[in-house]
Amino acid sequence: MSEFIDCYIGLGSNLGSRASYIRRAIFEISHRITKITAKSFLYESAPWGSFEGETFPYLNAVVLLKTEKSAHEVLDLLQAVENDLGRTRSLPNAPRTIDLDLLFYGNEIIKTERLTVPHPHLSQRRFVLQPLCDISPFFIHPSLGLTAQELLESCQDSQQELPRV
Ligand code: PH2
Ligand code: MG
Ligand code: MG
Repeated sequence: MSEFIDCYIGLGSNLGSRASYIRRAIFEISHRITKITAKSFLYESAPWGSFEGETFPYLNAVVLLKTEKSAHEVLDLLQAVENDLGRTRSLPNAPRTIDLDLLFYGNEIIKTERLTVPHPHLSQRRFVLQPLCDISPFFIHPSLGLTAQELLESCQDSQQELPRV
């Protein structure tokens, strides 16, 4: 019997036409993986993490989809969309046209060479928690045992409430 898994994907862009990259990524995800069940608002934030070079503000969003594909199949498809939208991989935190992160794959905890789910550091990042709360405030983080709303309320991110775009 097939089983549909709730899969949360974080989208980020801080290079070029950011909103257009996010829109195109959502379109490609819905065609290549499965249709999107829920989509957050878009938020703008300062770059999180250090980078030795010029950085630009990000636009971020989170989408939910229900898929029968495995987590690694989803990862492969996300990386293909990143590549097709001009993502290059240089240094950590380097500006990027599009970043697609698998945040949660149902309640599974996955640690392989290619993939860590839930996405690490998510509980410290307002740019993930705020859009996540738009669509699933009561989703429970499978290893921390707190809801998205609780994580947002206790988030120590120096960035306060992010503006919607
Ligand atoms: N992604 C990063 C590094 N820093 N900062 C913000 N505000 N938004 C991001 O999506 C982001 C970041 C690496 O993936
Ligand atoms: Mg990322
Ligand atoms: Mg990434």
